[in-house]
Amino acid sequence: MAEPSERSGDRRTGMLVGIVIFVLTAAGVITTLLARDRWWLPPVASLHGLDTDRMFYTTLVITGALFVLVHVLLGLFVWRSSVSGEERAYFLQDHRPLELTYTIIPAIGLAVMVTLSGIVWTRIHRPAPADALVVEVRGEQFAWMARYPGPDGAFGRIDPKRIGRDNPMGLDPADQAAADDITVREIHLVVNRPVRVRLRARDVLHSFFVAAFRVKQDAVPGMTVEISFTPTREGDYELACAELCGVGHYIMRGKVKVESQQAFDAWLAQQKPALKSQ
Ligand SMILES: [Cu+2]
Repeated sequence: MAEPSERSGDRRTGMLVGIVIFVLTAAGVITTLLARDRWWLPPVASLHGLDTDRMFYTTLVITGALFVLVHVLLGLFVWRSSVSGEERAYFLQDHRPLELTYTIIPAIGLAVMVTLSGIVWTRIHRPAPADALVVEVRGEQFAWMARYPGPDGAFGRIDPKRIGRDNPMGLDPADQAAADDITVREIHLVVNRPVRVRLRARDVLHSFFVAAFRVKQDAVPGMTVEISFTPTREGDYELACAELCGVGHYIMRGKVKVESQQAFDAWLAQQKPALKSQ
């Protein structure tokens, strides 16, 4: 049996723990609400971004509500038993209905969230339509470069051995299709037109991340990874590298300009083929 002084000490500790749980839970809720005004996601600027955001908020509300509920109950029980002096927890052993309840309910909740996100994922990764704009984007330590296929609509062969100051993309002059390829440092896209991005990496893993489009995809050396999306708002967007790729990772940012089809055509017409401009 505990001495009376020991028991009052336990009570004080119990009440303190209860208060700490309440304060931390409230701080979590307040921080999230404050973040909502200051450090939240940039306004969505792509078609599938609406689905992604809906999924994000659904998950946040479900998990957030459960988080608050569980912690308020936890704090409440710690507080209550310390006030009443009945520190001993009630112990249930082999309680089949209870075990089934706390297994099945979370399982259903998780299954629903996994199914919903699976539907969104499949919709995002549907193949782009045939008339989609095709752009190749290559990551390198520590910059981005884009390539457009030129009037022939075909990307020329690339030979990594040819990469140099005059030929940063490594285009192979022996390939006819490479003759009109255009390489640029700034990516231009057309508003409301689906785009297929062929992602490549020159040296190490990079990740193509445009927060406003809700797009993030790794670029892997030796592979061409395709992603597609539809930008829905004109403007300039930041392309960041989201894969720690070396000491200059933090400066690896590019610009994505979304514009009307006319503005895009005019811009593209001004660009000279990479091999001819040497
Ligand atoms: Cu990078």
